[in-house]
Amino acid sequence: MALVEVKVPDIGDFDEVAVIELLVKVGDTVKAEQSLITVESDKASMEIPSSTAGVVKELKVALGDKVKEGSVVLLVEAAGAAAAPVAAPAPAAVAPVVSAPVAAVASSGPVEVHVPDIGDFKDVAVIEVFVKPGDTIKLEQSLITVESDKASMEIPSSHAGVLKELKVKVGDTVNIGDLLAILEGAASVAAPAAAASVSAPASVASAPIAPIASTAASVTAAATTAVAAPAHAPGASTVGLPHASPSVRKFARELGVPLAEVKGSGHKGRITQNDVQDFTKSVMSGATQTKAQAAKAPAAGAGGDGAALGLIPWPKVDFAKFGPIERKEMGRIKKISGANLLRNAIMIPAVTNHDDADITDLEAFRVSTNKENEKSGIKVTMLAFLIKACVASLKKYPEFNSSLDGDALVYKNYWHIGFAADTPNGLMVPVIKDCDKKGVLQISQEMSELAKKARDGKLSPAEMTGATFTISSLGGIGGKYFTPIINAPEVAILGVCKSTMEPVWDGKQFVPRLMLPLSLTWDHRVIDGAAAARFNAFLGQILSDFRRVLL
Ligand code: CAO
Repeated sequence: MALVEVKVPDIGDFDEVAVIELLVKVGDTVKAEQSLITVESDKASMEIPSSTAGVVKELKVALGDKVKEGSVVLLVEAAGAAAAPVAAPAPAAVAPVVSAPVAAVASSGPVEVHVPDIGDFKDVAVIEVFVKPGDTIKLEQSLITVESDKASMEIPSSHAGVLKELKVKVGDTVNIGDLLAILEGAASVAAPAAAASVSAPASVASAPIAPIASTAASVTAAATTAVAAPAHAPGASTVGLPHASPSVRKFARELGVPLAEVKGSGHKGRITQNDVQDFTKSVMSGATQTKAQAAKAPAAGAGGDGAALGLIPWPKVDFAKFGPIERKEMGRIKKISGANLLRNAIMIPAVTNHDDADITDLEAFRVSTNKENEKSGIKVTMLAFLIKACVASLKKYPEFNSSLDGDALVYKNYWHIGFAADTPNGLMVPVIKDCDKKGVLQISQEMSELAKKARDGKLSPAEMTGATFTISSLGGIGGKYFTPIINAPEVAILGVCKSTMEPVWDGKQFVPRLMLPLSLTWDHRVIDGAAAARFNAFLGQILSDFRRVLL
């Protein structure tokens, strides 16, 4: 297969823009038009798209490198037999310069500031507004940031003066020529517009702004593409504003993350996708509060109000309007477990596999064991056997006994099993330590002691921590299947419901078998569906013939 050089397309007449983010790595399969790197000038950051689809063989740029049109970004082994030409000429994808009228007259009356030439992009969204009425605006000071699919750019003021009226807000879409603001006491600077040099401060009046990288696979150098960019005004209002690429801004918006509160770990404090993720984790774990949360803290219950996730407000209903009501504060345990469940439900991409295990023989064994042990006072329930069977399955599939730590998996060489206990105060999860070293009778005994302590509200913190896997059994109550929520930082949980006699086809006839419904919820970041199906199948084999636990 042919190796294809992917080069920086025409990004206007910018010389040397810095690479501030690498969005792919060697071995990645990239699609045509997929963003490869982010580059940044004074006023614009833009993502450079791939001109071809294929597998990344070599990266030719590193963070901090300066690139310009024609610089080789990476080598791609092109998909398909014939490698596509690297930069098939495309129609003018970068804004050709349009000679703008010259603002020849200085004025002290109201002056309108319009969106300058932003290339042939239409309807770009306003994502940030930096100024407010009453602010004294300098010439070239950034007023707003707009964002297209692949680029974000700051729109500078063509005049200095006092901001009387702002005509746009976050979320609006704008086009070239749209009215942005009205300034008073403004002094415009007469200047030739168009292809003025980057450093010419006088060129800002109606001059085109920073170039926009095309979303097309390749952009042309053939068209009239000299694009002037205003110099970054010293002391302009970008100071202290979050720096992030368009994709990171979009990601943050989707999660409702206030970028201004995120600390950037990238080049020159730039906010990366990881920073946004870490911020979200920190907020969800309660380690960090957003300003919005802090403001609302007294009112937020265990369930939160979704503000941190950018969700619409929780419905406020006056129930008393519809009938008599009674309001009771939730207990401490319910509040704590509620907050944990909410975090786990939101943060874990969880999937549940349902299966049935034939426990006919095991149930017969359990009943006879209980008869034999009647005098000992230890009653063995199916849950104790399940704990032993799960330990065997966890040993065979160790990722189910792991935890995520950043980008690493921590495999635990101990098998502490938590079990959900229904108590008058709410759900508690006592933990039976070292289940691999204990027999079913000992596990049964510890389980009943821990369950009693849980119901009496006497569990110590040590008895509720350290689990590597949890079982939630509703078998004593009923039901068929359910989707338990993973108890973070564990990566899987087994839900068990009531066993029932069912007709099972043995190859010749239907025979009555006692079937136990299993529901295994797993974290898709760590485990995939095939592994989960294997785990359940293996667990089912052990439960149907418990001798396998010895193998
Ligand atoms: N199928 C059929 N019967 C079952 C069964 C199953 N899967 N599991 C238990 N049983 C039977 C037991 O054998 C017992 O029968 P007998 O009364 O005839 O002896 C009866 O149901 C009651 O069992 P149990 O609930 O007392 O004992 P357990 O070991 O199965 O469970 C405990 C212990 C503490 C886990 C359980 O009492 C409990 O609290 N379960 C609720 C867990 C829960 O709330 N999970 C949901 C979490 S998500 O909100």
